[in-house]
Amino acid sequence: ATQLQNQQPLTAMDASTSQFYDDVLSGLTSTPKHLDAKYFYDARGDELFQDIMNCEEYYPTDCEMEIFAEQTAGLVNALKADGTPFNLIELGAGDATKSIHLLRGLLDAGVDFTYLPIDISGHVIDSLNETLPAQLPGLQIKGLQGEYFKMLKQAAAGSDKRNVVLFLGSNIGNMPVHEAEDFCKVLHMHLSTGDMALIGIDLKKNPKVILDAYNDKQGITKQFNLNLLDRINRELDADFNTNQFDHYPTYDPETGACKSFLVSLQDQQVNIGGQAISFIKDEYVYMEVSQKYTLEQTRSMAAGACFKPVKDFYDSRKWFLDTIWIA
Ligand code: AVI
Repeated sequence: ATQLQNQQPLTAMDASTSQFYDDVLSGLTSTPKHLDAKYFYDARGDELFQDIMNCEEYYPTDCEMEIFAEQTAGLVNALKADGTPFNLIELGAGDATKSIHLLRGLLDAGVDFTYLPIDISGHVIDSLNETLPAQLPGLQIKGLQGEYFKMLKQAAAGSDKRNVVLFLGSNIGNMPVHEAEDFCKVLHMHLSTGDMALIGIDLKKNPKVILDAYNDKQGITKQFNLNLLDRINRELDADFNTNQFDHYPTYDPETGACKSFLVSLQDQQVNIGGQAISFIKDEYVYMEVSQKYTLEQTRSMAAGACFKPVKDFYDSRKWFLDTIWIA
């Protein structure tokens, strides 16, 4: 917040807006420029992401939904393990549309578990606490709002049951590979022997299929990226003209990195809360990575974090993997 101390809008900013401002300014004064994809998800960004998930080209959600809807019994069997009660902790639960199949399956099989969805958004947690018990009678649920690992620690510390952690939706793909590896190591450190993780990972496939998923014909993914500029306008008193930026999605089949950029269409200056930022024509802003893996790469990631893979679930096209690891 130091950068802000002499700026006009500071007084009006709460801590999270001030953090947003700092991150935006530090990203846009770096070379090359970048923004943090975690800021995509304001109310409008959530709506646009829903639209992405519903658009024809975006396959990951359909693939993982197919796994959860059609292989529920297999998932239940693998996770119930020796039948001892467990905490089912979901990192970034969202609206739980996929996990609801698993929750129903576990309840139908009479498995003893408590569902602990963790999300950074209090709104998400309130709505899960309210809607899920009505949809799934008998469900024991305790939603936790906050940072993943902080809440995971809290969830695990409050109980002597084993833990099963869900990290679905290829959210791990939004970390660069080395960060994903570190994430798995930190996850392992928070778990005890016999605890499990079920991780949703998008696999390498025909590069065109992947690029199309991040370059939909309706331009929703483009709007999703541009919305971050609009959000900066709305929340940080900025004056981006989104017509002066284009969306540039890329996929490199060698590295498996699917990256998106915004490209400045002209020399321009943008004012963000009193701070002027210059863009030259054709300059890019790195927005997001959606990393794709091979099965072998997921195996080394598991091994590097001291997890042992126990069971893999694929959709019928083998485009997506939900893999269960044991600590
Ligand atoms: C949330 N996350 C897994 C999505 C993905 O596929 O990387 C976000 C997204 N970005 C563009 N389209 C979807």
